[in-house]
Amino acid sequence: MGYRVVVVGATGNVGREMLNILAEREFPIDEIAALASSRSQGTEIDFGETGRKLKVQNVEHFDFTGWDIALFAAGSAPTKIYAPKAASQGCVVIDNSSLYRMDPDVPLIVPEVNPEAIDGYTARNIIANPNCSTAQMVVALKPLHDKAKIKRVVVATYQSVSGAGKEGMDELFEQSRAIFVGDPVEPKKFTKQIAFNVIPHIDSFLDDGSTKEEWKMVAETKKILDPKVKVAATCVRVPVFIGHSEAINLEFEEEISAAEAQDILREAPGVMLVDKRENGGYVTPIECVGDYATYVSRVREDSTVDNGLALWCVSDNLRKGAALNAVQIAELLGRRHLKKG
Ligand code: 11C
Repeated sequence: MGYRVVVVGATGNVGREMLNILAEREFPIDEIAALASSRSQGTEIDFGETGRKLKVQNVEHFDFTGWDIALFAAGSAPTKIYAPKAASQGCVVIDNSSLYRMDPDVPLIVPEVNPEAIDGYTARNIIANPNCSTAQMVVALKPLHDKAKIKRVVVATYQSVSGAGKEGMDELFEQSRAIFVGDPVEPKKFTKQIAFNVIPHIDSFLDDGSTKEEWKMVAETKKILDPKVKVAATCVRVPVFIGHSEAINLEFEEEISAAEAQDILREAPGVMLVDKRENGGYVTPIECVGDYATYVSRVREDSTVDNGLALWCVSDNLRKGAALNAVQIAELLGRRHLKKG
């Protein structure tokens, strides 16, 4: 016996990956519904590799009663309307938007890091999925934090355009094509040219000069990993289609060598250490596309602080950063709470 599962926002980058990952991981499903806005109603989308198609239904008219789990990848405005509706109709919501992440009654979960926090989901029947840059970072930090207690994190991100949705990917493609054929380049979704450039700005600006993406990395890391950890983030958009990268400097309370950190990371859940200290002995974003792992490379000591380490971390932002983490939450929910069969 399996679950009745809904994917809301099924036609977007993350929604499609949710369907792929549910199928790949053979999530026990009795019935599945793909929902989106009225614009996509009737569209057919793939589910799994058997050629099975799902007809997209209009979320506006959907009754969530009797459905077990709804994976939301719909953006904040529709989520604000339909997530509480689904939750009140008895369907547990796993939401990829930023809407509920900091709600004290909503667990914010990365299964490798804080699985036990999921038990609080009954307060609202909603579980939040973190921002993609946070998810991969905390997977890499958790085993090191357990060993030597992280005091401070300084991170610079190199975030792919798929984090900005299909429009972001189309813009990188269009601008690259325009540059090659000599057409004018017009920024639309991004504030400046993204092709052959980098932009130190993701999401809106806050009063202190930081951006909301940077704030999310700080606030979400504290909620998931440890409220005592200090985080300074600079988030940058780069001309990569899929895969977020992060250069991370860590300051620990206790001593930890690079060799010890490598040994710990080699065994850590969700982490794949690729750290050969030779040409090409590290992972780059194009190599992580379609994978589940958070790759860690370039682990070394940072002698500018006491007990310092530096490392490089790369992951598929649509997978561990979004869809995979959401499906892992659904699996965890099934194991701990919604047992079937
Ligand atoms: C980006 N990290 O790369 C963002 C996308 O809060 O879930 C995800 C935004 C979020 O643009």
